[in-house]
Amino acid sequence: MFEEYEFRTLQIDQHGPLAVLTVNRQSALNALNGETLSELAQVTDIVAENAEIAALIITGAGDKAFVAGADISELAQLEGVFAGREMALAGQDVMHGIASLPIPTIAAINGYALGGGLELALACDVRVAAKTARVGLPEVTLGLLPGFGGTQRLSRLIGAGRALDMMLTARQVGAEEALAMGLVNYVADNPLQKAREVAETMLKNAPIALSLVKEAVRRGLDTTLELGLEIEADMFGMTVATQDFKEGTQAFLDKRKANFKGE
Ligand code: CO8
Repeated sequence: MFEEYEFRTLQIDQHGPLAVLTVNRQSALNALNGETLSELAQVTDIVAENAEIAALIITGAGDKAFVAGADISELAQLEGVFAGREMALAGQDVMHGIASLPIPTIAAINGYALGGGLELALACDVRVAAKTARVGLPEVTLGLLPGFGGTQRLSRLIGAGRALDMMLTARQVGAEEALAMGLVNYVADNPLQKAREVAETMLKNAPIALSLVKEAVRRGLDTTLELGLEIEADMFGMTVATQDFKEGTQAFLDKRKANFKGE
């Protein structure tokens, strides 16, 4: 289904229900320029509209970088508060599109994930890092701050104290430390292979339930505990109305594997 689209800086492959999106600008360590951001937005729309795709992995081409940030040669052209704000909003929109996908998303961090690259990984649900991966938000070394969601998503994920330490020192964090902080979920020799295994485990579960879990967590993080619990109850009600709930509970009682249809 992706054959009809032509992307210059991305590669997208579909393996049954699993799509793998590879950022491919190796000459700049896969840095996100305007073209890549716009292609990412297009792919996100295609994935969102395609019911055949049930999980998405995002990775970087080559063995050195996931994504080494926003493209600094483009950033260097920015002038003025308005242009900076517009660029941040545009990048945030792309990351929001990924974070809002109704299917599980996994970042396979195969090397450097810095600045906008870490922000891309933070927009995914789960992160798998190569043992050699290095992650960080070094924007302050350029006189900037993380503008593609990093100040917000990193703090929500690992707590403001750890996030501030990373952002204020601009230091690169290795895979094991990132794992200990909860910044990544898994460390593996082959992060893409591990990401596929994690995706396959997720895809054994009921698709509507997966999507509603994501929505409950995402919307709950934006609100109070009280409202978050209401959202949870609403979503729970929606799962109870699915055929998959009937199938899942019946399969348990019959001592057989459930055959979920996403209905
Ligand atoms: N942008 C553009 N080009 C890059 C980038 C980048 N982010 N990162 C690497 N490159 C290029 C290098 O310029 C180099 O190109 P060339 O071969 O033509 O000289 C090539 O990739 C290889 O890089 P290095 O030679 O530097 O490779 P090293 O192994 O020596 O170092 C590093 C690897 C440590 C990853 C190093 O390349 C580096 O520090 N890169 C920059 C990392 C960084 O600061 N990222 C954050 C960028 S800012 C950002 O992401 C802001 C996001 C929010 C923006 C909000 C909008 C307003």
